[in-house]
Amino acid sequence: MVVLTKPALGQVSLPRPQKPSPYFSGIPVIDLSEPGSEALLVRACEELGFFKVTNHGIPVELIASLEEEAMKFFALPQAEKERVGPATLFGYGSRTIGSNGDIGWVEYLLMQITSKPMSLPFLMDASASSFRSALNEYISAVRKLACEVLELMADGLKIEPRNVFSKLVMDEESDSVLRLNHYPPCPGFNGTMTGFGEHTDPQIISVLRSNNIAGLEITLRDGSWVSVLPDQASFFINVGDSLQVLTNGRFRSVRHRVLANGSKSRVSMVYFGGPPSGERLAPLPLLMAEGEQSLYREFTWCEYKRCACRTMLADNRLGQFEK
Ligand code: AKG
Repeated sequence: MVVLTKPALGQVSLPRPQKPSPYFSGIPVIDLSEPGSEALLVRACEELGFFKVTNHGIPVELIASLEEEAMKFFALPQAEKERVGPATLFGYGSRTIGSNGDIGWVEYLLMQITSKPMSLPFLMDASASSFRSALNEYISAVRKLACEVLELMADGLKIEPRNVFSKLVMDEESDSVLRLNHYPPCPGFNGTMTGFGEHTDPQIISVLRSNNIAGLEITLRDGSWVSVLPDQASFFINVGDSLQVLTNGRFRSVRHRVLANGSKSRVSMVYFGGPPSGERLAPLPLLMAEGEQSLYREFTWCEYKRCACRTMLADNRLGQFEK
């Protein structure tokens, strides 16, 4: 096991380079202002577990303001960023992802979202007030968007109440996270250096926005990798492992990864909407056809997280809960 502590971006060995994948033109685009989007959304979750939403209603200024604050933070001297604290739980991380030896060409800020305003100690500082308010505004807008999408999913699945998924993310105890990722330019490795290794997201839903720099790749049903054309005006939505379980595998938790760019910085801001810690996760009976068997044994979100933190990024974490 490789354990790396607080390395600066240039100080540890690089992850293994790999070939960038071809662009995929089949990413479903869901216009939230159009009637009928719920059926398209369900199809996208079944086929890919990934889609793009447009006309999402989140003002560009609000997005730009958090991106600008994030860039200011990542431009700070390394020692100052590290004062925020290691991201073994929440805080700043560089090159190490999790605590089991995963590394990537990335630095990030990982923040827990509670019902209260952001509270990482460095954000309490008077000098961080614009960062704090950009974060709080962004989080409430993006959480609302996640709920809207989850409610459309319930509509599309024809199940009631329509907040059957969204109530988990809206719960006061919801275990949700915001992650700001910065993939610095990686000279000599244009689009071939692993920024963030392949994985599925554990939570219910992820709402991802990046600047206009490419790098995100997803797998299709046949296991092949494809690149996603960036679109800074839209949000990308990932189905997470928890939603795959709630739908008994009907929705697909999408495997994805990021390759770093040779000459340009990529910044992504990802909201991961999770259930409360004690929430029991199992396929919703409402969604099970007569005689259909559950693919998973029931487990709590807390149990899942305990198991997940002992695994590597690329592991099939849900495998431990399959029947
Ligand atoms: C993650 O933070 O879990 C990601 O997969 C990042 C994706 C991205 O940067 O586009």
